[in-house]
Amino acid sequence: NKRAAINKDKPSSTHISLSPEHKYFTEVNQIVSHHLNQINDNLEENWTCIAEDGELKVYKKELEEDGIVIDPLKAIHVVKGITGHEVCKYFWDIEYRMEWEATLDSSEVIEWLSDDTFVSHNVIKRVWPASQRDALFWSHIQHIAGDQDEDPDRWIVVNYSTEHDECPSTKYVRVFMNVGMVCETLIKPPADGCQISRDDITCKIIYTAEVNPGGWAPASVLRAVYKREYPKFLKRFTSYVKTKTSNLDILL
Ligand code: 6CM
Repeated sequence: NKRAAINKDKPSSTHISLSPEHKYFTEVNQIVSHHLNQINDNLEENWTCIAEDGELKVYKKELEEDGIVIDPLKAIHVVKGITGHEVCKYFWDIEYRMEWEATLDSSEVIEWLSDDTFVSHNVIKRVWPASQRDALFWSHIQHIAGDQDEDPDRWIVVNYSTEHDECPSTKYVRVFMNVGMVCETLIKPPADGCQISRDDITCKIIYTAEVNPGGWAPASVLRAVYKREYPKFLKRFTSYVKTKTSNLDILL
């Protein structure tokens, strides 16, 4: 049963988050910092734009390791009517993952580490002629409150490859990935006495993916898949969030 698998040992409290004693605490914080430090990268300098559609821009850097393509990918998108909290909620919460994911055959929780972090196993759709891949990663969601004069308020989700005794790599080629979704919400101050509406909010999304396909895959096919699939994912996922939230109260 899908729901039972999703809620497997899910912590009942909604307040506890990963404690400093937890074995993943240092790693999670390091990887979150890694993504936050990249926010202001100069994309004009070292990156090549591979797709542009309205406010969406997708960039890559060509990189190979032992003949395997590991091109880092970065996308910037600006979407009206949704908040960073909402974008991150739907990206992180595995309950919704298969509603918007077009690249996965399945996704299931392996372990809840705290109420903001869990490990999941994901089977990626097979791309001919390569072998089928899977990915095992922890997903962490965090709110980073802005300070008045410098950083804006941010929400972040990180999906980072890990290992787990209950899920050894046997059946598929395992992909290694470090994916970050950082969001900032811009609010246009409403007229005096008026409530904020969805017309007043805009979300800036900075998405980065460092993926190692974990074994040989034809470079030209992989690059063609990335060029097609990442823009498709960003458009499909953000319109999913818009549809899901259009009749709901704004989640700031
Ligand atoms: O970030 C995305 N989805 C997340 C939630 O599911 C998660 C991603 C997991 C899977 C990422 C797979 C990347 C592609 C792997 C390539 C496989 C190689 C096949 C060989 C081809 C010749 O972080 C959205 C991911 C959108 C991917 C386009």
